[in-house]
Amino acid sequence: MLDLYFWTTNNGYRARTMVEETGLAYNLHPVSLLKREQLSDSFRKLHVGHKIPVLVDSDGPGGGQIVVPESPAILRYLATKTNSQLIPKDARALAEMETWFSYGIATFCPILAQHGYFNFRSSEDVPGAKKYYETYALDLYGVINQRLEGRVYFADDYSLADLAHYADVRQYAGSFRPDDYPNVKKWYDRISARPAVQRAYAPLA
Ligand SMILES: N[C@@H](CCC(=O)N[C@@H](CS)C(=O)NCC(=O)O)C(=O)O
Repeated sequence: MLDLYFWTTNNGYRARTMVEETGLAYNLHPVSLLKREQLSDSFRKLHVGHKIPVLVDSDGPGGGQIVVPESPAILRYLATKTNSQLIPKDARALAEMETWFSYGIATFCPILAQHGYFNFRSSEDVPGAKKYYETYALDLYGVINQRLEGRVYFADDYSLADLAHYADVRQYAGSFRPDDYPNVKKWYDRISARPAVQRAYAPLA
């Protein structure tokens, strides 16, 4: 059985979408960041880094329990566990997937997070940082719009590279409207229509 420790943020949804894509049964455990539950002793035992998401698989490699924090690790763990096509087998397709998976996780997501912090969460108004991260994020949107020109997905088929970007595009759809980027918009609508994605974004009970 899988247990996903989750909150309603980009990284939380990225992991939940992957769990839904596998079709495996799982228990969802909300960890309220509003109530600072990620700092509790019980949660820190799962992840010393006190960040959601965390996946616990009671049927890990070799049959024992495994604890997997960090959304990219969760995506890869589950894709490997289920021999998923979300990681292409062909070496060329794999390299393309890895390129855009990295771009999503290591470039797109952190810059949007900073944009979000300085524009929506910081108690201090820092105009220079707001401007810097907005300009940076706009450039990244231009890049992904270009990548998606004439393409259905970031790599040859639907893959971890799409999951790497989708949760952030969705989270910041209020600031950087997918409608302003025609290729992103078509891709966004396509991913949003997937049943697994719709299940992943179902409100918490
Ligand atoms: N690299 C991590 C980032 C996880 C992350 O930043 N989680 C945030 C919510 S989106 C969190 O739990 N923050 C609480 C804290 O740092 O105490 C991932 O991709 O899972």
